[in-house]
Amino acid sequence: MTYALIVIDVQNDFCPGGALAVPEGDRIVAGINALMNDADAVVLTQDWHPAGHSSFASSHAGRDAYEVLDMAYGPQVLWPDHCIQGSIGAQFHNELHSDRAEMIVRKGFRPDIDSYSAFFENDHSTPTGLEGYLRTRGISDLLMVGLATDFCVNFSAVDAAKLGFNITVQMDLCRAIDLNGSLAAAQDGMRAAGVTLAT
Ligand code: VGL
Ligand code: ZN
Repeated sequence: MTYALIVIDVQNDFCPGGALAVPEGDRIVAGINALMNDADAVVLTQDWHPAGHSSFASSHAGRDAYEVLDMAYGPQVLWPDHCIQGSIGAQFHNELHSDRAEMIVRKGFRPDIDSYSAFFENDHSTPTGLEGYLRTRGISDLLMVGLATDFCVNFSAVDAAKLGFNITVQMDLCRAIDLNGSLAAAQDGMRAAGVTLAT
């Protein structure tokens, strides 16, 4: 089998001190680095929003972060401004061995739509191109790690399973935001989609 390590959004803004800090987000970095040698390919994703992105609460008058807003493509959690293109917050965590990446997928760059998944934007239909990259490289199996378990990892893993990849999420190398039970819901959803959850 040929497998890719997919590292989701290990960026400064999702680590302690960042704009949308995930508790213990930085604790997974050493473990992720250690997995890079064994993989046939290393892919990193990078949340990459223009200033004023529609997923930011600050873009909607009278709205607060973590409220849910109905968008044309469905419900969208509103976030603090984060991962703005070119900012320090959007950079990968300093200790992540990002030089090992053969492919970096940037997502969330369209102003009017968010993109949690590494495969499709939040309309579940606009592709990022990652599926084609993996297939043309002959990759059938994916090992996924990163931030945040209940948002970008969850959406990416479920899409990977739907696309027919054999997908395992290494849960101890992920950390969650956990809004209103979102972690438990994500675990149920990933299992139901056929994702293997490993520790
Ligand atoms: C993420 C919220 C907003 C993530 C990205 O990486 O899980 N969450 N943008
Ligand atoms: Zn984002």
